[in-house]
Amino acid sequence: MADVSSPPVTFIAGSGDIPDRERDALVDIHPKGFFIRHPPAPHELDEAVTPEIKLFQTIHMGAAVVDPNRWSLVLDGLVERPFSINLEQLRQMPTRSVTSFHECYGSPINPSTKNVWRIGNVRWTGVPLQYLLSIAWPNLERGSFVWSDGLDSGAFAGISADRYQKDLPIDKALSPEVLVAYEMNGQPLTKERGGPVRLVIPGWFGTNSTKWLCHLSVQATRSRGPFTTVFYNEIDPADSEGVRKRPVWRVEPNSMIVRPRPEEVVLAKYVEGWGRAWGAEEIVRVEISLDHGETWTEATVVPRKEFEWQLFSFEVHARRSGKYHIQARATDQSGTQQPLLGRRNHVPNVHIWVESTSA
Ligand SMILES: Nc1nc2c(c(=O)[nH]1)N[C@H]1C(S)=C(S)[C@@H](COP(=O)(O)O)O[C@H]1N2
Ligand SMILES: [Mo]
Repeated sequence: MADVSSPPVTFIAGSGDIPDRERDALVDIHPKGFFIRHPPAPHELDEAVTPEIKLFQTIHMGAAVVDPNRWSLVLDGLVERPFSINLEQLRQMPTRSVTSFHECYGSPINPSTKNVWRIGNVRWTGVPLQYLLSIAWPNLERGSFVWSDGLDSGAFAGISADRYQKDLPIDKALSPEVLVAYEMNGQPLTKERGGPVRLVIPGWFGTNSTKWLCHLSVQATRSRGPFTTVFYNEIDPADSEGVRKRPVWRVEPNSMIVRPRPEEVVLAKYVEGWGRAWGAEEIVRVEISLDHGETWTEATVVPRKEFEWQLFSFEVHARRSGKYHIQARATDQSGTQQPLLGRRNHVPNVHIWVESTSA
């Protein structure tokens, strides 16, 4: 009987009684090793919702092959009622769908000052993490983070790990958009997407959305695994000395120009185009420049729904015929602006040719 007092879960007598049994659902790691599927160029990413085939993939150590019949998720740590659930129990729980941009930070080994364009926008469906936490009764005084484990193991950049483990602060974990997801764009998650179940953290970099999820744990400190210590910490741009580091969590404002296409020949005095902008916060302004940032013209930006990327459209005046660099610069609700150069989210630019008929 599924009522409020008896949620569809199996309570565990004491945390750590059956160490790591959830890991038995792992059948194999195949293929092994690092894998990236690049998305197409921005001008080809022209659907509002990115189809599976055009969505990038990032896998560090190899893809976990998971037996859905043996799959279970354990929630333990600083909680009063640790529990485990199987797939059937998860599917009985209240679901929610969230459309969100999905962006990879890029290689954590190289300084990522170039735009990598590992970006898309998809609809995820699953059970809010908030709901699962509410069943477990977390200790909110001591429990400051939620750690998440994937079933994959192996090595990345010469460092071996017995699991992919990430962490997120409890505030974000309790935000209603964070999902323990089993569908993307209305279809069950494929193996490479992290199926049968993965974490999805809208507004945050993809690295935090643990695939092949098997374990969540409320903890007092940050995770000590390589994916939260060695990898995925970056220099905080707010530190004037350029030394303080911060975790790769929130996505900074970013944008891409979809039209005109690179090297397109535009036969008009007014260059029309459109693109997408996104970030952890809603984008409230996008500006366009044709003169290397000397002057900016406001684009029209569609307000954000959920965590989706936002459409912007523009019309800018080209005073002469010739080659132009179109630049787009997004600003979010707190006033954070895309930098012109030197950061992973610096403004994109597209070269075009204007042949102005009436100039
Ligand atoms: N278990 C596990 N989860 C993972 C990864 C991984 O290698 N293993 N890669 C992360 C990174 S860096 C990104 S960008 C996203 C990519 O998700 P996608 O491949 O579905 O696009 O998954 C994240 N979750
Ligand atoms: Mo990533």
